[in-house]
Amino acid sequence: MLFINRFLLFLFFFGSISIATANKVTQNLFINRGVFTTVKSTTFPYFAFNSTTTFAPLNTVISILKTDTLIINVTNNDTIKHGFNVKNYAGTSFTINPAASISTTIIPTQRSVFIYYDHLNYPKNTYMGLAGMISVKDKATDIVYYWNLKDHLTSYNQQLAITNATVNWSNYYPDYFTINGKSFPDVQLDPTVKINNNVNDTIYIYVTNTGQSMHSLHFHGFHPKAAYVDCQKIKANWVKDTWGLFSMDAIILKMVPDKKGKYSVHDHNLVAVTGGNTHPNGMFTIMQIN
Ligand SMILES: [Cu+2]
Repeated sequence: MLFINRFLLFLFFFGSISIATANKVTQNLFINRGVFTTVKSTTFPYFAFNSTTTFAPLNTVISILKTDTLIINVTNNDTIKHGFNVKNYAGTSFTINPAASISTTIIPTQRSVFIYYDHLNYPKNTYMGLAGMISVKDKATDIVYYWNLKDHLTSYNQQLAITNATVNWSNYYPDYFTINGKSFPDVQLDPTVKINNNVNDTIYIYVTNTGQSMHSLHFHGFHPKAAYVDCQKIKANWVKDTWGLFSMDAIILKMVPDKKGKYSVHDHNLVAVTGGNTHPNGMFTIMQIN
């Protein structure tokens, strides 16, 4: 009898380990230098974390499940030293020399959103584009959107592209505003930005503010709920129609639409709904609820 109990105990402790093995997901990132082209065809120097050595103005959105183990490999494809850091995740801060690589592991525990960024010369490298999002979903079938908010001042990008250059951040008045590297109307063509769902769908919007300005998102028609927060002021479970996000805030908004129609979401600071002084070429998207 004693033997059987011990055998069952053995099974309980050791038999379950193999069942709980997490799924490993590998994401390669390359720090690329390139040129950003705005909604009005203005261009300026820019950096991004891309999944290949080809520059694109959108930082790779890393998407995993809460049961996954994420391995991120970062290669510095630029000619100067860069950094890599995952905000609020211990042990993920690195300096990367040109042509060198680092590897780090993230093991999530719940639905969540993290900002990964280049923390060197902060906020310079983050501002120049090097900040993206790690989204952690509950299940593969979740309806999820990704909004990485940024602001840009053309003249600052031109200046800061020069190694060791500095700018006066108290004179920062951005002239372009983007969601996932795009402004209105281009955002409407991005299926990870434009919400297109049905009444009673449960929609999760993963939002990171990796710009240097505060962005206050106003939802018309619905009041989302804060399902996860890493914010200076916002608390979990708040239900609101306007969400004031400080620089480097991250949040997951949960929204269940109760009626059909087209509804806008925009920055309540109306300067951010412009691009190069033209309205509405900024942080503005129109949701479609069927
Ligand atoms: Cu509004």
